[in-house]
Amino acid sequence: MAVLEILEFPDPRLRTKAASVTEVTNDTRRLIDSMFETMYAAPGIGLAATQVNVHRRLLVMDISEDQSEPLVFINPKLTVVNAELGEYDEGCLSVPGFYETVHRPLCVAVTALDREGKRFSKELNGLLAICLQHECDHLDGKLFVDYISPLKRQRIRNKLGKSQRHRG
Ligand code: QAP
Ligand code: CO
Repeated sequence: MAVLEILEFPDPRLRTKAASVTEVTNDTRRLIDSMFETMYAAPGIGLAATQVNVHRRLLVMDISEDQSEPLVFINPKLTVVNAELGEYDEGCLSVPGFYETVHRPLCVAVTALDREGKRFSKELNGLLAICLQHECDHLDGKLFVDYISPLKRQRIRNKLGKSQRHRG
């Protein structure tokens, strides 16, 4: 396992649309383990493969306090169960230090493959539903800052660009 480098906004590679995972192999599972290690080290509650520069449709999440509820979604397909929107101050490991309010449906259903390549379906509510939508957006090259005002987005781009130049 390894802690992987996380791409940061406005890196254009974050805009890549990920391709489906065709087969769940030991390599896929090694990537998943490294993604958990990377997410837990941050720490974060969700990480999509796009963020570690792997353009395949898989993501990991864990919203528990003690890293006890790891969730893996490979080739996730989302449907909105209830269109009622909730708001949440979202952050992102690829947009470090910035949080903005985003509105999303609070109840979604997902069908995906697990780490053994077995299909499963579940309904998610609240923060889990919000986080899954945020991570699925990454797989389509979309970021939470796309939902905020262009002015706010530009400010974040300027500030992050500056700190990226300082770090080299
Ligand atoms: C996505 O985000 C998410 O700015 C996961 O300095 C977040 O794990 C979905 C993080 C909120 C729904 C609601 C962010 C860590 C972690 C930062 C994360 C930071 C350090 C973000
Ligand atoms: Co994110």
